[in-house]
Amino acid sequence: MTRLTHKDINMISARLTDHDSYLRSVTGRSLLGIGAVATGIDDVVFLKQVAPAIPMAVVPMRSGLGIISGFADTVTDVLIHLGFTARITRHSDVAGFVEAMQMGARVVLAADDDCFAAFCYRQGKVVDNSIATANAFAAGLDLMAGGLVEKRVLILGCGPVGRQTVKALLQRKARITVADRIYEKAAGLAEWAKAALDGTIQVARDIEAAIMDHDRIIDATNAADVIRTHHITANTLVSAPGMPCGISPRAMQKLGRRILHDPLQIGVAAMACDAVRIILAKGLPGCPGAWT
Ligand code: PYL
Repeated sequence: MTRLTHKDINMISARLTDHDSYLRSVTGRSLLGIGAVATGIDDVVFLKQVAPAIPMAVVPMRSGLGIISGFADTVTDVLIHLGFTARITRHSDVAGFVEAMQMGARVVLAADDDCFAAFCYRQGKVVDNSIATANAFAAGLDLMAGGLVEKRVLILGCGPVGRQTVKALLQRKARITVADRIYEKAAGLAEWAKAALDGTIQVARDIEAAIMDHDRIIDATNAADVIRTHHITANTLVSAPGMPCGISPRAMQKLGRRILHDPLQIGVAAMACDAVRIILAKGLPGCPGAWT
């Protein structure tokens, strides 16, 4: 997991409305809409109605490399933008968790250098940012492509996000090829997909040839300039959860509205929607338990 910097996130809060317009132009959905699709919630109107009744708290964490200036505030702003009642705790760390529970938060979000999680503690469930992010960017590519059934998709990067992307794309019945700078990681992922998911996926040895050969790409690497202008045709669609973004600035320009990327917002939206799914599976007072 790449550690974000203040520079990566400092404009996010001020640009959430613009970001919604960008996401709509790329996928046809807002930030909340992408989170909903990623989680399998199809009733966004209902989601908007219940969101204010699900209080969330964000706890700053000082462990490891410490607080990223603006991180917890930005996550809180994204949640509020989505329609949740959200607050950042005054205290950090364990005291912050105590404060969150005392204030009646149903979901508590916190990140250290290795893990960003949303705790639905009453349900005993945790939503992991890497998993939610992978699901959301797979859902995003699905929306961009108008469906992925039987379509060929290349996944670049075989870390935790790449692995979950394989799972999400197998559920969408896509034909998957995986590639990684370390070939053994890609081969290991294919073996895991066979053993754990009964899914058959291809492994590319030549990454350059694989990129040239695919129109639909999920870039789950954490490396810059993996996809460059000569890789882009008029049909190329790219969904890019990785940070830093693996698309070169000129390739980004050439893709125009055919690139889905942001550093934090889509992952947070998918986490929040998944938390709603978990909470509503048990039923929220005053709301029907609509999803299981
Ligand atoms: C959660 C993000 C998604 C991408 N990279 C991940 C990252 O930056 N992780 C580190 C987060 C540390 C937050 C810090 C704070 O301010 O509470 N402990």
